[in-house]
Amino acid sequence: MKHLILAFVIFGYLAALADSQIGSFASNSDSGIAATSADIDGDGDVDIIFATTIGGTVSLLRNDGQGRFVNSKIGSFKSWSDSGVAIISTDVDSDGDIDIIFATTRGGTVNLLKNNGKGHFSKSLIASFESWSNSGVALTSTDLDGDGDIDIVLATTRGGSISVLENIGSW
Ligand SMILES: [Ca+2]
Ligand SMILES: [Ca+2]
Ligand SMILES: [Ca+2]
Repeated sequence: MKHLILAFVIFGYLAALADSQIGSFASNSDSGIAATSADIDGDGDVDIIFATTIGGTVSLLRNDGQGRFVNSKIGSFKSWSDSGVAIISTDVDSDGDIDIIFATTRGGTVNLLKNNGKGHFSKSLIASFESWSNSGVALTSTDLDGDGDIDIVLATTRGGSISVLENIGSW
């Protein structure tokens, strides 16, 4: 009986979690999506950032501190179906706030959304690669060369390449 009660409690908890929708976007097949989380506006709570290739938007779900989220568009790129997208959040310019980097396979670009410290962003192109549709892309970041700044690693499925974008302080 105890196990049955425990099973009901866990099921109820999971059902409550499943009901906690915090954002929405246009539903599309053949579209890429990526998400990351970080304290984008520096107010001590964790916000969520996501990108979708159909519509070509980067959106911020800003946490109000109570677990409620306000959706705002913070970046855009050419809208593509059949394209991969990747997104990461890291302090790429070492100024103490979290910036956003995203890449799309069609168009073949890696872009920086630089944070002004208050959750407002300016966009710049930081690298380009061979443009692929129907391909996956992944990003990660770490200080690969040990010089104190964050470097970026880019991988794409078509072409099968992994590239390092070394931070030379120009981002
Ligand atoms: Ca926050
Ligand atoms: Ca920064
Ligand atoms: Ca480095």
